[in-house]
Amino acid sequence: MVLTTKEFREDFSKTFEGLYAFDLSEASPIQYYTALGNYLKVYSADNWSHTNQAYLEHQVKQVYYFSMEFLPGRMLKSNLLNLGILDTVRDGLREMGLDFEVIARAEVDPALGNGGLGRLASCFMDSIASLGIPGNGNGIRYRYGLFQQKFVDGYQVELPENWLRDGNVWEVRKENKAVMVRFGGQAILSEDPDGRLKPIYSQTQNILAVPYDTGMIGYQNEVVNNLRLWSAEIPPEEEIHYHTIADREKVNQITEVLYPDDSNYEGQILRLRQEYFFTSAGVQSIVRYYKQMVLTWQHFPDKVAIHINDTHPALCIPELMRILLDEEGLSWEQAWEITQKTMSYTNHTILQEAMEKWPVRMVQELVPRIYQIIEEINQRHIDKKLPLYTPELTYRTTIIADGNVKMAHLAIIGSHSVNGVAKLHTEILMHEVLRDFYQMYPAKFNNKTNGITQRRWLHLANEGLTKLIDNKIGTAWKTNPSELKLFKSFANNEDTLAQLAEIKLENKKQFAAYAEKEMGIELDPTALFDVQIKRLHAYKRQLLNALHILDRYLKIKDDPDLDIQPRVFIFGAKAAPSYVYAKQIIKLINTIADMVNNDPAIGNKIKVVFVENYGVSLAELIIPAAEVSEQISLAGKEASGTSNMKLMLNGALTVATLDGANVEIRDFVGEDNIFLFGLNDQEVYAFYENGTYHSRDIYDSNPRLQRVLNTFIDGTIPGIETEGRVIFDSLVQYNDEYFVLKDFESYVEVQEKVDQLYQDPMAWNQKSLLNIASSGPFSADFTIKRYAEEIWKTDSQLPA
Ligand code: 26V
Repeated sequence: MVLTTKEFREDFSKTFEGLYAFDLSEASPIQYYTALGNYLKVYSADNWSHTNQAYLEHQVKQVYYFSMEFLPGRMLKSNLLNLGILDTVRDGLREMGLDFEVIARAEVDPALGNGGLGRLASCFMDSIASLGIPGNGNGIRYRYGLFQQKFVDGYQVELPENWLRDGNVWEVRKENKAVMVRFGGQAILSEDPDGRLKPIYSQTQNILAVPYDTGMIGYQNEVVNNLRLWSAEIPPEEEIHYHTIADREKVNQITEVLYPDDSNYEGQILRLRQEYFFTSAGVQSIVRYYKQMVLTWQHFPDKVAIHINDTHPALCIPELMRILLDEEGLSWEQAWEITQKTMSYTNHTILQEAMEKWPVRMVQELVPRIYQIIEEINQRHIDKKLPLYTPELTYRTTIIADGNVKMAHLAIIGSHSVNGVAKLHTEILMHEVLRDFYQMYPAKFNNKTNGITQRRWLHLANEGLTKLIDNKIGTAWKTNPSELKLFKSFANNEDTLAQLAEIKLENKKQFAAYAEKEMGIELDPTALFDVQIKRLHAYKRQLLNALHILDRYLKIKDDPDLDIQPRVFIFGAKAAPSYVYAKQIIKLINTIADMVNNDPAIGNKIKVVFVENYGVSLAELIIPAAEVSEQISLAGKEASGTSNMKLMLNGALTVATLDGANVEIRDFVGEDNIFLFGLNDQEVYAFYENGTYHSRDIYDSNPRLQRVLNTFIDGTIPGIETEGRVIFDSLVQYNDEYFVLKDFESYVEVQEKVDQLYQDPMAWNQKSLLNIASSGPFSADFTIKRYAEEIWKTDSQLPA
């Protein structure tokens, strides 16, 4: 069925009139967008229901990806692309005198996640659907997304993100699929007539979980999977018990806001409520669905795989146990075998401060029955392992310790698979962070290096480059990304390299136009564009980048005639509102930007652009314009990184430490096509073990670095007395936790090599091309194939 522009125009006009009952020519972009979204929902409805029917009819195994966060980005374009009608619709709108780009920008970008973990979940949704794998997302429909970031006098200010203000065309509320989630009260175990122990509940608070479903449209394969986000409501029959507004608010609160912290664990009861709320609702709805199939419980793991994205949904494990034990009457042994076979878990961080643990008292009070089950899992674990391992080792692996429930331990013990997100990260898990568990369960551990969807991050974000690649190697890379390597054969083709440069320049102009319009900063599009976009965190070392900028600044101030490659330093980053140090770094970089950008002696030699409110949509603008990709975390700290992959795919050259997936980027692109610097993870660990790192010695012995650091406290950078002092002290006085000073020298050295290479455009463009052509292995399609084959055991259901 091919859609013509004429048919589109007719159907779209009808949809529009049906919605608004007025003439299409007078509408606003948001109204056009809403009408288009509604049109598409109808257009894809058959595929959605057919996919559902097919899964049920053939009783295929389905995976449920449980994630506290999803960052889908705007969906209009990607839905059009995946439905195969992007060009038709664009042309049709043009014929109607409408500007597609303006309409597309009217969509809000749902920020239902913090960063890498949430965006990964959304890349996975795209790949799961595009590979025809029966899969579902399960998460929370936050009423407010991640805060909107504004800068006021260089400081980050957080505003609420009311993403639902204009409604959400893509979601479907399914009241008929609501389930009840029970909190609090008491669960007293008593014997039922069959002699089984069952809980009798009293004084519980029952909350209604209402699902909102969004179709996850596969790439031109007629598959539409489901993303189910849960919202908390007062059950209508219990309205009568809610006497005050405050009472009602407490219920709504559960799904009101996304926690804006991705690095620091805080034991807040509301967060635990959120975690139990969406895991319980999700698991209940899976069990209800399973029961339609009339199979014995033993077959549950043959039909259902539940994936736990970080520890946040780990309560899936005791929740499934609860249902199987209390509601379905299975024995502990049967229920446990089913649960373990069903569950798998991904770890996304080795930062100790981000490891979730909940006070026992809190878990007991909030979900008493779940706590009983966790206790039993824990006791049985100890009983089983004590005869096999030393008591020390066994007790290091308990779920409950020091008055806390350790969520990672629960996730590992309750799952059949535990994976890291890059080779190095998995190695560190096995041999350092989780080595006790690796000793107990070596077969559970495996690596699944992260990936990204080339459809959003190349095809949609960079249409110029897409055209060039299509021209040279055909279009098969969109479904088989390993084909990108065919592009390598153009590495010596001057014509292709020149076109590549032209496309990059065009993308840089686009970003420059944004910087000019939104921030009033004028950029020279021929300068080198250097990009660091990721959450603001000390371990990611935006500070190292700042030190490099200041080093250049001082050099030019010393010699205003210095012949130096002009650079634009682009930052995008949000800091957790409670992370004071990270916010001080934002203030520092914004102040440096002001100082440098307005200094006539510097001119175009340095510009610093810190974009406000970085997110998926801004990433789509920045990444195609990037020439240098900053991946400069302290080795051993970044689990994987995924902006590194997106930037490489768009032809940026990577400046990197050997951390996370940078190691594999090096392996694929080759040592000659990446700029490596700094300590490796082994060297970092050696410093930790020997306690021989003394940042003050480096400060004392390196005059160049000393001069840079002194600008924080000697008034060179105006107006940062407080922040400058704190940051200076953290680096010099308090021994520089992330070895910024240690890596400074090799960092500025490698940046000089970057400048040198940039003087030879053809050599630069060649490396850029080789990066693009080597990025196929980082497609999420491959990552998902491996999850499906090795962990979930789900088949692709694509029509033959
Ligand atoms: C952690 C926490 C910790 C406690 C409470 C709140 C909260 C919320 C989110 C998170 C997630 C942090 C983990 C995370 O985002 N990790 C990132 O995952 C990416 C995808 O695997 C990976 O590329 C990044 O390297 C890793 O930092």
